[in-house]
Amino acid sequence: MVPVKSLKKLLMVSVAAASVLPFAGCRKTAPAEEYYVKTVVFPDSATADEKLEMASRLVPSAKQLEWQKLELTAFLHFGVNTFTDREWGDGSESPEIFNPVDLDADQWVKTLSEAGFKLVILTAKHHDGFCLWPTATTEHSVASSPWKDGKGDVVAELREACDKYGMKLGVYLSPWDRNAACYGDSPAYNDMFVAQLTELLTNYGRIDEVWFDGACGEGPNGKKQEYDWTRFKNVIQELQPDAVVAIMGDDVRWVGNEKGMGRETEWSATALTPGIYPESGASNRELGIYGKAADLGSRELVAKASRLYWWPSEVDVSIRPGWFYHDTEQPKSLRQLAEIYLSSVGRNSVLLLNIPPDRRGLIADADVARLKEFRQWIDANFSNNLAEGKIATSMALKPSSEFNAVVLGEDLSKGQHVEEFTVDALTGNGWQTVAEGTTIGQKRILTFPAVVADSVRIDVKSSRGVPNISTFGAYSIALPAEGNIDLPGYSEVDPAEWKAVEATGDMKNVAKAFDGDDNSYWRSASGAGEKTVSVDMQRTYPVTGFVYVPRGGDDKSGTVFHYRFEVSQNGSDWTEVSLPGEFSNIMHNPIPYKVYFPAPVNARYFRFTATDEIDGRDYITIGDLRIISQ
Ligand code: FUL
Repeated sequence: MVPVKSLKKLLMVSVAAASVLPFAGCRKTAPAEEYYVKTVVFPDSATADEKLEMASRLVPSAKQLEWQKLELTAFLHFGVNTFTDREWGDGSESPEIFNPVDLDADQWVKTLSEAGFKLVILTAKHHDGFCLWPTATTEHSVASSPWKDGKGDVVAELREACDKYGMKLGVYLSPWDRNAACYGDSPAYNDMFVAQLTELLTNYGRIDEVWFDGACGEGPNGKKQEYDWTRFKNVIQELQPDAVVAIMGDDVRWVGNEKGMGRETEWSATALTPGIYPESGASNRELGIYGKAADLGSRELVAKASRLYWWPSEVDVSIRPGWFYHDTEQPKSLRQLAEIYLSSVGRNSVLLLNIPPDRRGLIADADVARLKEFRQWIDANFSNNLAEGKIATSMALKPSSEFNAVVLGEDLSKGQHVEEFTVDALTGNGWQTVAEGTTIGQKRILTFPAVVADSVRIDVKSSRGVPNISTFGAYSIALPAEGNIDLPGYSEVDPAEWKAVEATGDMKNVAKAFDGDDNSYWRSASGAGEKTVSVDMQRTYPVTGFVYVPRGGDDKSGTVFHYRFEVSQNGSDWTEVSLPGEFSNIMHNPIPYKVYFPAPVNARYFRFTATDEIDGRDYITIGDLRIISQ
């Protein structure tokens, strides 16, 4: 790492060098310096130092900068899945099932606004293809539903509520469409998709974020649709030039998980090429990076890269285990939300928290209450800044302040610079380092054991340009107590007595598939065909569901995608339980997947059969299988 002092020298040298370099990226000229807006392309001849210096002058576009300051944004997953209790619909759902009789968009936006959210994104169309507005492109929409006799328009109602509360509006329009007959016929479907996009971006006023996700679970034998991302991008540019485009776009980047966790080192300036660019595959492969990679912007990576993008991170996570509302699930505890806040907003990311309306068309009481608590927690912990005076690298504190957190921020209009720093407190024993960090970005929150001090300072150890610290506060914060979030009455059968009856491969270790321990896992034999585990629970239970826990850790290989579940009283006559048979979205959100039965069944034996793996591998892994009983 080049320390700050020598970097200042380097800066002067390389600014001069850069002025003779050929044109690279889109430049905007500022009085004293020259910036690269959104992209910087390095000349072939650039040295590592020159690249780093150019990287320090990469800045966000105006709309990206505005978006990065939002901090709290909300998702509303709502649609036919709300009524079928699924996470991914398959497109065969009848519009007849959509009837949210008490739908009240005012309640949604009021709740979100009071909780401090600044933008709300609605799933105008999820993977099932059902449109929440009366589109001219398909009959598979609210217009064919009983809701308001087919005269309703969820997007319009949300627009009105957003206007009332001064909330920004965004739309999620799923490219993957399991209902459209033309899906897979690439030009025809692209036309339909553009028509849908055009309706949404023309008829509902200002749209601030367009969210395209990359999910497509059609699998190896499914329909192959080639999306025309360039065309989609141009349509948005023309109709809503101020909207940022997220995920399959080049304004907002998916953080890489759905757990609410930003990286400790989170660069807005990244070497990762957005997936909508045709060259993304080759360029990311060459650098050995992908959306979930830990390092997307270090010096070492910048030195290897040929261009950088300003592509800041968005942390999307649901307040409930699933993205859609399910009666059987509960909102996360306040403790979990507080931790998510610290590891998203507090790690240079915008939080996109999903709060799914229920079948009535309302945000559930438990979620309203939780959001209220969340707001109160943020206010109670972050409104009393103990640091006083003008922002500087060293701040005086109110006399003998006790604090355990600092909030830092860089002025990103000048780029993201800080690479490594310590936070020091002036205590009775002189300056003491209380915390260390790497990147800062829009906002960085660091917590540490409480210390009593009169001053606090940030010591930047390494930076790719002059640090422009624009936020520096000291706080005394407390995390809420852990809460119990399981439903009352939910109970899992103790697996202590269970015995495996058969399994595909490795019988010796098969007990790891049902030992109640998420950290141990079982791996089946490799080979073509289905993989099975059947278990004798030794006695009969009134079974109401089961849980599949994917193997723990970062390696998700072997995670099951489609399955069958059978039960038996005697171990020879089996009955298949009628279930969706798909752990929808498990590849992005590999949490324990609870599946509830339509009605309780008495069973002593169960047989779990995996029909495929998330990436088509020829083996499966099971972190744990659990049985839910009354
Ligand atoms: C994913 C989708 O498959 C999920 O259902 C959800 O919408 C999430 C936000 O994006 O890719």
